[in-house]
Amino acid sequence: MGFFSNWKKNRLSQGENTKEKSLAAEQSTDWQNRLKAELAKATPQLSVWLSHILNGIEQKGDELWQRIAFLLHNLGVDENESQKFIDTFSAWLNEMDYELVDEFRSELQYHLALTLELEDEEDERDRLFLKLSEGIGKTREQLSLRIDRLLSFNNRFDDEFWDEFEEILIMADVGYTAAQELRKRLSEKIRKQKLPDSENFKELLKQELTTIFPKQPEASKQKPEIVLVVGVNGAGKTTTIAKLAHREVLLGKKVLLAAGDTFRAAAIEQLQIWSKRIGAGFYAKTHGCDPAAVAFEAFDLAEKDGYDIVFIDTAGRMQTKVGLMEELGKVVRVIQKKNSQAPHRTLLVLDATTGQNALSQTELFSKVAPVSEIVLTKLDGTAKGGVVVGIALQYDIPISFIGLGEQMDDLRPFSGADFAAALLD
Ligand SMILES: Nc1nc2c(ncn2[C@@H]2O[C@H](COP(=O)(O)OP(=O)(O)OP(=O)(O)O)[C@@H](O)[C@H]2O)c(=O)[nH]1
Ligand SMILES: [Mg+2]
Repeated sequence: MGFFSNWKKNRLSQGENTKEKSLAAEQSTDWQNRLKAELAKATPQLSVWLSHILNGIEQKGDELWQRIAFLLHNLGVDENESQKFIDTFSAWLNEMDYELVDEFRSELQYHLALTLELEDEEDERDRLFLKLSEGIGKTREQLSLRIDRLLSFNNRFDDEFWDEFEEILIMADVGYTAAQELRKRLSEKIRKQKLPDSENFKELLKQELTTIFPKQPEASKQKPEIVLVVGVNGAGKTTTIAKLAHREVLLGKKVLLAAGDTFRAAAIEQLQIWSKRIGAGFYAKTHGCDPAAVAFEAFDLAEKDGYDIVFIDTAGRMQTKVGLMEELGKVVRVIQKKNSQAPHRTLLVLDATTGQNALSQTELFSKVAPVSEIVLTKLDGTAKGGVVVGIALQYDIPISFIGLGEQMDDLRPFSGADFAAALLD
């Protein structure tokens, strides 16, 4: 349990004094005294405390580092750990070319939440939900507002209603098969109600959506854990690797990135730049070499050097190009030669803006690689986010992460219940 949860629990059980006590009582300068008083009064939440800490600071520099050191101190972090956090974060800001607090405020909170294990805090979950809700705004418009409109002029739940409902789902890219399935499930539920209530209809749909998402995979205990990342051109594979690897680094893992996209010369360099930015190891061979060899050798290196997790990038390929799909099949077989359980995870990265094509990608990639998870990128700003539902209903593959933008903290763990709520509330 994180600091803030403990804080709240203690305060509830021991009364208000605890909060004053938890703040270090020692000699302080004026700004420290002022901040200390502010924090003691503020709601104990990372976002709230951070807003006090960052108040009046516009860019990175000594003043910012002093403030962060002060925050960490008051969160009970010891001095070495605190310095380590600041050094790592400051190096990262340099790598990313961030100067202004406004550019990296959200990323700072993300780094703090992961490093201090505050990710499960209510506050962090609220922030996540807000991001999700903003990200899928267009899909919500496509789906939720149209359902409202439908209910306002037809609440008879007759065939006409269900036809219209199905069409709304299809327009939001839920897909024909999934739309029919949802129609069937919901109309059965409504039929069982004595007095069908249009007020409750969206709640019923929300409940139904919540149940259709396959369970998240359990965290792997393999070391090294081999994660193969596949998908069509431009889906977001390399950026997803960078974001996931960044998460793992912040969680304290030793991470290796393997440049299995040997097709484009620039792809190797792109991954190398990311590895440097996030502080991960990097393995590559030459442009044009066999990607299966890169995967095999990176696996070797990871065993030898004690890496916890290896992300293998691959070249983008259209699911319909047979030769390229066979090449991917070979990568999988070669990895399996080293260890029959590997790859321990195979992530299929799908671009949400491609809508229904994502279904065909899922179908065909699953034939050559043991796809165990789906990462759905670019859900921000698309009206086609309903494809999440189609994938869940047609394939029994969990969606583990969704991409809501280009920043590192824009890749979020997926929760079906949150998704349904953000879509319909
Ligand atoms: N808006 C938005 N953009 C994203 C997201 N994920 C990735 N991108 C952008 O999509 C573009 C392509 O991303 P890459 O990671 O290079 O895609 P790739 O699948 O590795 O592409 P290839 O290697 O060419 O097959 C980049 O400009 C990313 O910044 C997301 O969740 N939202
Ligand atoms: Mg790439």
